[in-house]
Amino acid sequence: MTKADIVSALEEIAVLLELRGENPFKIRAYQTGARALETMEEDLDALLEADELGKVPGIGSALIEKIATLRTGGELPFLESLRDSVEPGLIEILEIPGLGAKRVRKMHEALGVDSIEALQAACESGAVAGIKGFGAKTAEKILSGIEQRAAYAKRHLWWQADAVARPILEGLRSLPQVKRAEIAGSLRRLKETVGDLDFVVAASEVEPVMEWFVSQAAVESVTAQGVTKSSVRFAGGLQADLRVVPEEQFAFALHHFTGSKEHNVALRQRALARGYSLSEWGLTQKDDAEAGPTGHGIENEAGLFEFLGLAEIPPELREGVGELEAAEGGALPDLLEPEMVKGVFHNHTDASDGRDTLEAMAAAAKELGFDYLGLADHSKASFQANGLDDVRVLKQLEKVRAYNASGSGGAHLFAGIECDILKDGSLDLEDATLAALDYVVVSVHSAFGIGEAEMTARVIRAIEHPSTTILGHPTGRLLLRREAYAIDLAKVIDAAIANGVIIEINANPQRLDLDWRMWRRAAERGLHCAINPDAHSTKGLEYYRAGVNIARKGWLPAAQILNCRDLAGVKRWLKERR
Ligand code: DGT
Ligand code: CA
Ligand code: CA
Ligand code: ZN
Repeated sequence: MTKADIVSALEEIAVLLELRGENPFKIRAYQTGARALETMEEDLDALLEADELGKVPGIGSALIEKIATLRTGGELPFLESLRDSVEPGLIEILEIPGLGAKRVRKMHEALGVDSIEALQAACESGAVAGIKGFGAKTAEKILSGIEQRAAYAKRHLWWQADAVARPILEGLRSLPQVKRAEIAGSLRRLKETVGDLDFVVAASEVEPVMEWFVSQAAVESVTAQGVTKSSVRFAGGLQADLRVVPEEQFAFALHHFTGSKEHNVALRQRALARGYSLSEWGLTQKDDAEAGPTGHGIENEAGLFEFLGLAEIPPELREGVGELEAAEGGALPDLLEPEMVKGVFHNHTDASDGRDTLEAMAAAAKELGFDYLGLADHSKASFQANGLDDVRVLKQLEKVRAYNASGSGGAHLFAGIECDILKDGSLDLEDATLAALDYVVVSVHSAFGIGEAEMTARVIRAIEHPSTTILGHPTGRLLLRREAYAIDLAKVIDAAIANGVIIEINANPQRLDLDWRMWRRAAERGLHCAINPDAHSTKGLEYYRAGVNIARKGWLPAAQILNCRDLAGVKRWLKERR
């Protein structure tokens, strides 16, 4: 087992113990142990070998033997019997957003609730509201959580889906029968979430390709296996479609299955107006329907667009939002490339809730090819994230200055803060502290439910603070988990433009906020953007690529993206803002 697997096993034990209502100290021991193991820097095997794992703070004596057993791949009878002792329905109930093990157990004890269906019925009948300490509001919250889960269960984060899809694409391309293979569908269009994976392949022989696809190790079940299409489901619920076509149809099939439907409809209309019907198989001349669809010598998508009098439209712009008009008029945007990103902002260190040190983050940024890195740890109101008070902020500022002067070889650091926007729109730190920093990200982390008018006024007040540089994750949404809070984004964007404040694309794959749908118009109106990975570890810096995706999908011109400026350019921009 890897360290991450062991961490999951310990977490699972804690959850199971909690569902059984066992001793809180025992539960805490596993939770603490999981965290300690996760964040420990020493080599696990070395510590086990030297019998020194117990010296790591947080790892109690009861855990050492279990960790050792799991590490060597052994079975843990303790965990097995725990699993057997808890109804599987309870674990499923735990997947409902906002429900913890304690409440799940209480409802099980009081009402015998052991499935999501039973829970829904118990909420609707008022039985849940009747449990001591629950009430009508809690029951309502649970019901909306159940709804959310049903709506979200079918989709997956782009980042995770892409990680599954890449090796499959490589595998397909390495088959001798495969001539061309591409990812299609929403994954290719860089949508923030995807329903399923779509692959399009041109091959000399269909059967061996289908056979390879359905017998991949990760496949849990085969939902279809045919001569043109196969579908499979992986563990975790992600599904994938594979279409195999003759080579002369490849460009048409790839375009068709890339979508979106809206884009396809618009392109088909354009073809019709020019005397052709366009399909996944090719182009059919209208007055010669008997001839059937042919490829007209078109080998790739660029050829198809050209045939229809258009510049090639990149997949991520194919959402039926006027991309054909732009492609006809030479008005498609020059899209951001990952190499154009010279650095990123809004990242956390171990001073607040990040995992890695300032030095490690700077070195990792350099490693990724960045010239600079903006640090923005949490402020004190985010106490659960160990947010910094004024004294600690100023200490970190000194540390940043010293680091930049030390010639250590890492990326240049900008000293920032992710300052909480308090409920009334004031900021969480002293004005003098904020003014001393290179830049200030302001974000909402609390009181999400105050209503649209109040939230809008609150955020605008923060935008109007003279030290504010960037508005962080402006809607607070967590994809597939938590809806955006109510806020009037049009007004917020107006205020940001009027005050010269940047809005971020939070590049955490779970946020991708401000949404790509908002950017094209906002950028036309003058809004500037910063791509912010919101990294909580060196690894998290890599999320900037998800932000690049969203910038592309939002038609954002490089001139309005802070990260495209070189070090001197960013320094100048920030200085002008001060
Ligand atoms: P997803 O999977 O929900 O994230 O979104 P897509 O866009 O990947 O949709 P999917 O997988 O159902 O189909 C892939 C593409 O096939 C879609 O973008 C457009 C194309 N397509 C064209 N006509 C149809 C149709 O009648 N039904 C479906 N499902 N897809 C169609
Ligand atoms: Ca799809
Ligand atoms: Ca599909
Ligand atoms: Zn934040």
